[in-house]
Amino acid sequence: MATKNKNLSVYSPEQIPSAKKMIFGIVVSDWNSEVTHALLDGAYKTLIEHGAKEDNILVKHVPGSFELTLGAQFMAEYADLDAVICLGCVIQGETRHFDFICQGVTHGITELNMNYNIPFVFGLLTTNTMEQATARSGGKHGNKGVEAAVTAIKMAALQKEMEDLEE
Ligand code: DLZ
Repeated sequence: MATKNKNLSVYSPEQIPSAKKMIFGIVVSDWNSEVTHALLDGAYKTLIEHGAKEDNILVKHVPGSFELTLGAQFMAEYADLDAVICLGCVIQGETRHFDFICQGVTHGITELNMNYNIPFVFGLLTTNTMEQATARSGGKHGNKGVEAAVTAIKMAALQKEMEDLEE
C-alpha cells in the first residue's frame, strides 16, 4: 500500500506563505472525538506556527461529520474569513452509513467551494479502522489536520495573489 509506514504530513515550512494577516475558521466534528480533536490540535498549532494570531482562528464544533457542511456554511455566512477548515473522521462500520456520510460531506464541501469565494478545506479522515484513523491524527502517518492547515494557508494566499492582480 502506498502509505505504508509513511508520514504523509511532512512538508517544507519555508515554502508556506505567512498566515500573519489571515483569518481562519475551523469546523470540527465531535464524532470519534479522540481522533478529531487531535486533528484540531494539529491544524491549530500549524496555523499558529505560520503566523496566524489566536484571535484570528475561530473554532466551532458540530455533532458529526455530516454536519460539517452546514457548520462550514455558517462560518462563511456569519464571519469574515479567508479560509474554512473542515475536520472529521468517518470509520467504516457494518452498514452503508459510512458511504452516505462520506458522499454527503464530499459533495457538500465541494459545493461550498464552488459557491463561496473562499477555500473550504476537506480534512475528513475516511478509514476502515480506528487504528488507521489514529495513525493519521498524530500517529505514524502524520496528522491530516496539519495537512489541512497547510492547504488552507496556501489557498488563502493564492486568493490574495489573484486579488492583487486586479489592482
Ligand atoms: C451516525 C454516524 C455514524 C454511524 N458514524 C459516524 C462516523 O463514523 N463519523 C462521524 O463523523 N459521524 C458519524 N455518524 C454521525 C453523522 O455524521 C451525523 O452526525 C448524524 O447522522 C446526524 O446527522
